[in-house]
Amino acid sequence: MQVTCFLLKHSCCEALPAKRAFLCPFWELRPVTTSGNQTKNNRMASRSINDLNPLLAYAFGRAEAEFKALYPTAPTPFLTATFRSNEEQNALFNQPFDKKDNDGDGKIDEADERVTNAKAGQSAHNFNPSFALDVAFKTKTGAVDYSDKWFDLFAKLVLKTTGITWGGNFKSLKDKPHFEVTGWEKLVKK
Ligand SMILES: [Ca+2]
Ligand SMILES: [Ca+2]
Ligand SMILES: [Zn+2]
Repeated sequence: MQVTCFLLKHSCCEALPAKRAFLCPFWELRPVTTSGNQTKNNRMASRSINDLNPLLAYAFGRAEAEFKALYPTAPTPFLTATFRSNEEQNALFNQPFDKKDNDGDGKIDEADERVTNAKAGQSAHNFNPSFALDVAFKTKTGAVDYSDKWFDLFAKLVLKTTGITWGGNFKSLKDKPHFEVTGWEKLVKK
């Protein structure tokens, strides 16, 4: 596969030394597909870093190490989603419209309970390797922590890697747990 790397603006992967390959989202020649390599239950989103675009995998690993070093008593970041199948994406899209109060604010305000604007095939998660990851934090006792402050601190570290966009900076429907490869839409255009 010969492609032009949108970060380094040259043909890859042959042009890249192996140790710098993580800078290029195309260094791995695995073709991008919309069907997953999940074997068990296709409705479950993958949490594996192996289903992640290499640039994102690098950015996450680097931020995770720095976060643990900087905030040793804080909850630790972990991946909650990488690749998500089309079935899972539609389930997530439709999730709020169940006549129940999903966000626990005491109201069945379903427009407000949306967690994604993307239907199947429209999310950066719907490709394998995935162009997006979702993160959350785990406390020492194993509880999951979604506090804004951890996302804000973690995002600063992830964004040290060039070429990543944070969902916390989205204009509509901010998504603090979400990070994606900037310009991924252009990479999957047929
Ligand atoms: Ca609902
Ligand atoms: Ca509600
Ligand atoms: Zn996401």
